[in-house]
Amino acid sequence: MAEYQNIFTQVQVRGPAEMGLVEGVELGNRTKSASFSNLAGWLGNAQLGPVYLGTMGVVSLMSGAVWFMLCGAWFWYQAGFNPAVFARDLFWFSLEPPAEEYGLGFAPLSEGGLWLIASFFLLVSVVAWWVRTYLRAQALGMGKHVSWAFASAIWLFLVLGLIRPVLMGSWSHAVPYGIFSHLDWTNNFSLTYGNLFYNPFHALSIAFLYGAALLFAMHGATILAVSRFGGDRELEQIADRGTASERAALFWRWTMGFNATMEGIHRWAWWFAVLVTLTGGIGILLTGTVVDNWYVWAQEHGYAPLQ
Ligand code: 07D
Ligand code: 07D
Repeated sequence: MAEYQNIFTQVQVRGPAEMGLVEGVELGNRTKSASFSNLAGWLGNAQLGPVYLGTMGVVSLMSGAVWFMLCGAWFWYQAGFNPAVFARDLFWFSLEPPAEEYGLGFAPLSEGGLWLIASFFLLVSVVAWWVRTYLRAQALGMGKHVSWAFASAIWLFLVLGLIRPVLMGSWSHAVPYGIFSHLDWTNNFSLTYGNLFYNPFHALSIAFLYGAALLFAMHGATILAVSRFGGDRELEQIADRGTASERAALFWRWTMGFNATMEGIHRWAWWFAVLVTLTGGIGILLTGTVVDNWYVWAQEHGYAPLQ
């Protein structure tokens, strides 16, 4: 029996497998068994499963697999059907969207048509996964906070691959599917539109990204630091502030003059994370549609020096 638990001396409490709620749940959609893993236990919870598949889960996984396989098949073709080349150059292959001249129309399979088909499946997959987060939360009587946070990421995803290309009048503006090619696309995007650092929404997105990491580090560290007083039982501490909450709050008031609450810290975290992709999506949507060159825009708005 360990007296003090922290990140290095973690205790894995393990009872019989928890199979979850049964009231009002279609049990046929749920796998029947659960297994345990010490490794998973070090990272979180030792129990794996049961998984709820359901219609949306199946739709999402299947269409996601089609997208993945279409990308893989194209890479296989690019590798000249040579396994050694495939393995060597895996990160450099790319399934590209159609060229500018095809506009929003279809293109021959090898000139972007396959990208269009793959994109359709990726879209279905991501949207079905969103519906799944909504329906599973509903089935458990939960709030929809996870779904709305995920919707913010999907907003950026839709701006990048659907909304902005449609506004620009061509699929060629969308992101290619490839490990390094999508990084090249990102770099080119910044260069084409006069340096994304001068886009204030990119700056906001970065501030929220860094802020989210900072908040998560502060929160994770604080809870671990008071876990010896039961601080990891966060919800009980919201209703009945025990000595762990008291100390955690006092620590931050002492060190920086202000503290969040056991509940409020999760609102901070939610908003920071959600605002990364929310502001990011706005920044990308404005680029090339409303603003052609962010450096020039910044000069005009007293944000960059006039040379
Ligand atoms: C840890 C949760 C798990 C998810 C993982 C990603 C795939 C892709 C590829 C079939 C944090 C699984 C990846 C299913 C398979 C093919 C061709 C999430 C975690 C592990 N990016 N990006 C990565 C995507 C964009 C950028 C890595 C997706 C924009 C930069 C991975 C999208 C821009 C860097 C990846 C997307 C951009 C990366 C690690 C979609 C601007 C890196 C991701 C759908 C935002 C980093 C080689 C990660 C890297 C990286 C996936 C969009 C920029 C391959 C699915 C267009 C600068 N991106 N990305 O851990 O190492 O996320 O790249 O929008 O440096 Mg990207
Ligand atoms: C992509 C949301 C969609 C993802 C979804 C997930 C699957 C896989 C599979 C689990 C990531 C779908 C998942 C299908 C599931 C499994 C197995 C979220 C996504 C729905 N930038 N930049 C950002 C910085 C520069 C550029 C954001 C820093 C340069 C472009 C972020 C720097 C140039 C875009 C950020 C820096 C440039 C961005 C992304 C520093 C390149 C975007 C936030 C220090 C040379 C994106 C407004 C995010 C954006 C974006 C950070 C530099 C280009 C804050 C720190 C100047 C084109 N950049 N950047 O969460 O929103 O993405 O911009 O230099 O599009 Mg940038």
